[in-house]
Amino acid sequence: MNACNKFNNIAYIGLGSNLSHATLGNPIEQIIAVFKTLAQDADIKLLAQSSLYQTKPLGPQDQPDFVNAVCKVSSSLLPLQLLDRLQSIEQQHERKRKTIRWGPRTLDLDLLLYNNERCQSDKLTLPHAQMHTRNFVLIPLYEISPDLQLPDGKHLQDLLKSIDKQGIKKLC
Ligand code: ROI
Repeated sequence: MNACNKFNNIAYIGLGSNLSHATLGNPIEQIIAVFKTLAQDADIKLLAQSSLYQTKPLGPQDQPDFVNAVCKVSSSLLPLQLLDRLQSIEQQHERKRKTIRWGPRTLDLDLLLYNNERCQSDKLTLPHAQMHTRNFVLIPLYEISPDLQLPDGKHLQDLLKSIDKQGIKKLC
């Protein structure tokens, strides 16, 4: 394959953490570590990363605030390959799947968008099913891609008009 065309898929990834990890650190440190891991992956180019945001938990309130961010990458990986790569990073952060529903987590990585693709399967839904309503996804996305249009034709700017912007604070 022509090396110039290797990274020809654009994807957006959502990052979230509200639990410290014994060696990888607090949520802020973990999110920064993930940006570094993605930037060092031979199959991924990190094109843009948002600020980190402190956000009130969606779901049970008896858990710490989250740190959220998003990033834009280009990649040679197909959607399920990219998802696998993200899940293996989650595993390195000892993310245990199927713990408490909507409970605290060391690291959550969501594949939000992949090119303009729409798909629904057991493993992956594109665009991410809840991204349209989550301020901790839309606000950081707007920071890095204000002109973004979703595969259903909706503009990010318009989605932002209809969501609650409380409970989210830019950290760094
Ligand atoms: N709440 C916030 N604020 N940020 C998240 O990343 C997040 N992730 C989740 C649930 C538990 C639904 N709540 C969240 O998975």
